Amino acid sequence: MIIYGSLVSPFVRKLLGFLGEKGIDFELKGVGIGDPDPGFRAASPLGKMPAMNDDGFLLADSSAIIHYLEAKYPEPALIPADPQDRGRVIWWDEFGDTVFAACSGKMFFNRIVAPKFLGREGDLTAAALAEGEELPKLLDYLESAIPASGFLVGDRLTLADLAVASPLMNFRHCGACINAAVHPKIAAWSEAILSRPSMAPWIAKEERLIARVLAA
Ligand SMILES: N[C@@H](CCC(=O)N[C@@H](CS)C(=O)NCC(=O)O)C(=O)O
Repeated sequence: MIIYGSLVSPFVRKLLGFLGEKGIDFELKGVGIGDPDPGFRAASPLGKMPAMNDDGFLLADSSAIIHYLEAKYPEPALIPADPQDRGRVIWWDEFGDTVFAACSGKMFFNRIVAPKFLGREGDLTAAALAEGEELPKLLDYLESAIPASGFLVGDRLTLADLAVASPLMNFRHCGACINAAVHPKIAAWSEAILSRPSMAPWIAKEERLIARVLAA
């Protein structure tokens, strides 16, 4: 199986964690924004990452790929069968992929991707507004919703944890780290999720990449 994507994408990071938790073998083919790689373009009609080629079966979108893989490799279940738990996992996946990733994207794209990867100025006003106005409300909501179990849904890891923890790395790259004095539950939960063996090696690689890019 080939996965196309970049380590710094929240959607790719979520998928890499999912693949690791499932124990599925794959090859990561690095692509950037607007990448002309023909295999990537064939798998991703909109040119967005991640995309997948599973023995000729082409699919784009992190959630579409994850639902395909959950059906193909049911164990360990990362999308619960219980109706309420399943509904809540899909809610968190949506939260992670939409408002949370969009907020992280406004900061990460404008402060790092545009100037350092694409060689053009980012919209620093949009980044500051996202950090100052959007992010605090999203973090306050998340803080209020993390259960005592230490997982977003039920008492074990699900797609929900991977989807919501992933964009936190993009905030972190922009210097917006979780303040444990203000959001203690997010600090403890995200540390536990991002340091899992399915995530930690990719994150270490990504941090080295970002450090090189910022130093250049
Ligand atoms: N809903 C999609 C979002 C994918 C997405 O927007 N990826 C970004 C990178 S973080 C991308 O490829 N952007 C390139 C573009 O919009 O041209 C998913 O979950 O995979």
